[in-house]
Amino acid sequence: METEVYLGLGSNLGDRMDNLTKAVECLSQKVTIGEVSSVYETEPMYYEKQPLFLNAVVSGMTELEPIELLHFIKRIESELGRAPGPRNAPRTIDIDILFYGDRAVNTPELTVPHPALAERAFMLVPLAEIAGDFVHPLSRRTVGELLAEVSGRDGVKTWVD
Ligand code: PH2
Ligand code: MG
Ligand code: MG
Repeated sequence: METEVYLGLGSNLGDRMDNLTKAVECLSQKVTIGEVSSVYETEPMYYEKQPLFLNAVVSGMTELEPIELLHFIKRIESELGRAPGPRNAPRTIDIDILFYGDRAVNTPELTVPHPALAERAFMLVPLAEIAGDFVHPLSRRTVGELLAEVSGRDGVKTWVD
């Protein structure tokens, strides 16, 4: 059975646009890509002394179970040159599972929906573009509602190549 997933992509090292493009290409081996949001240039959150990010969100359908999807994503991240480093450090590519259908996953390795989604304008702005009416399975709020309440939207700007 296939499940609809939403994935957040981020890059702030190297050729950022190329990293996002390659990530979508690699993902498409196991995730039938549906919609791709615009690309945004975003101010770094949490650890602010690092380069600006490019962020985007894609939707897709996959047969992979959540943990299989996570392992597939980790392999793509390392193939695209992501070096192990501290949380929130600069990275060539980061791929995060935002939603896996309406399922909630809570294991030491993986938490879905993404636990910080509601505080991250850099995820909510692109997500709302392709899934504004999607209902968060835990808070029961739509992505559009979450976006209306988040702060820091001014740090998220449409990126023009
Ligand atoms: N990712 C983080 C931490 N901070 N800030 C922006 N703007 N974009 C990101 O993708 C991002 C971040 C941890 O994964
Ligand atoms: Mg992340
Ligand atoms: Mg990640």
